[in-house]
Amino acid sequence: MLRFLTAGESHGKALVAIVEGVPAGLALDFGLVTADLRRRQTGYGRGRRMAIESDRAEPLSGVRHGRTTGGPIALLIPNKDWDNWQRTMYAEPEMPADAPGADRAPVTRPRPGHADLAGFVKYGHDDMRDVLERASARETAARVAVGAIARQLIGVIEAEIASHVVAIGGAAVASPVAVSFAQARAIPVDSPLHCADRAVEARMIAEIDRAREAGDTMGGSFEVIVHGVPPGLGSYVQWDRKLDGRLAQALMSIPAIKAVGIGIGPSVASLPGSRVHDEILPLDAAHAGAPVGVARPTNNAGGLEGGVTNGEDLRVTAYMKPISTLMKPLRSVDLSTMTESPAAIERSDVCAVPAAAVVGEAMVAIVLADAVMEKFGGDSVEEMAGNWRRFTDRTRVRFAR
Ligand code: EPS
Repeated sequence: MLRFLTAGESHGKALVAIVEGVPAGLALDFGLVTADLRRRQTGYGRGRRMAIESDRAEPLSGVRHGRTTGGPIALLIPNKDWDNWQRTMYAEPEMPADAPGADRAPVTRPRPGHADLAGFVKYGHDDMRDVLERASARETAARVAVGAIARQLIGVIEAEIASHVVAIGGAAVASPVAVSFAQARAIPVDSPLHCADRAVEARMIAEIDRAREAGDTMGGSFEVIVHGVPPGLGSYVQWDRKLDGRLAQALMSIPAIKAVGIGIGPSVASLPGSRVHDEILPLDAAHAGAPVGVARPTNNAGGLEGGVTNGEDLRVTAYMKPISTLMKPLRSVDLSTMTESPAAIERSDVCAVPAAAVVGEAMVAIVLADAVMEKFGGDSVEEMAGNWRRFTDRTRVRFAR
């Protein structure tokens, strides 16, 4: 089992993650962790905070001379902005008289759509800052660092992950499933919105500009594609072992994600079975090398049938609501006076869909790494890889004509 926890507040000293279940002997490249953290910080529509931070994860345990020991891996991601927030976020009861940062008034005007109100009620706080600091999507930096490790683990069995932004507001790629893994992977890291179609991307930028000018925000959707997924991950035998359910939970846990689709997603509800299900044909030259010895001319199922991977590319789409901090705030109530008052404004992003796509890749990597360990097991990477190779070879032999 691979599991992780995170800790940390948006403007606290640091974010922390503990990952357990990574087998021993995995050579970790921390340059790849930094690269994923960097990708999460980019994208057209991000706010000024991203100019302050240059995220890096420092390994504190579980790794020696670049190789995992099998012990829990602790990661530390310092918040540079802490220097501007010490007076607001100091952990101990007394802070040094010269602690830097502004003295900030309590937050009492909840933002519609944010955790502010629900968290304030639930935990009995006086200052909504106690809610919003932890509910903040800043926490996803820690997930991306964990995901970068999970992705190196599944890299051992030759699975690779890419993503692409499908829609921002009304600007959308016409047929997301027509975007191949290779096309998604080929999108330059410095492209403004990580969209596979440059013309659609220009319309997406216009949507973000319009929202910014109106003091508004914009959501959208992104698809994560995994290539080289072995068949047989997950199971249909029990509800909580179905991989589609596990992926949906992981993606829905990303702040602002309101829906998840697998393969062609919600359109399965409006099409006849003959146009939804992917036919199974004898292997032909075009599908030579398929992990299961049959040809699937389409992949509407997104690589999952019965909650089990079928050897096709895994394709999962997540739908993100617009960010709930509006520069032209919605109506709200000041809970210190119970009178109508515009919602609070925190420095924020206009659109963070490209960043969420990087977080989505991380969450998919984590779920898959867990499923890979479940199927192939092992306390060392060598043991896991050997189990994978045996299964793969046996599957090929079973399907050989
Ligand atoms: C951040 C995500 C957003 C940003 C935050 C950094 O968090 P939230 O979900 O609270 O809106 O707003 O930056 C700030 C809070 C700030 O001071 O600018 C992230 O992804 O790192």
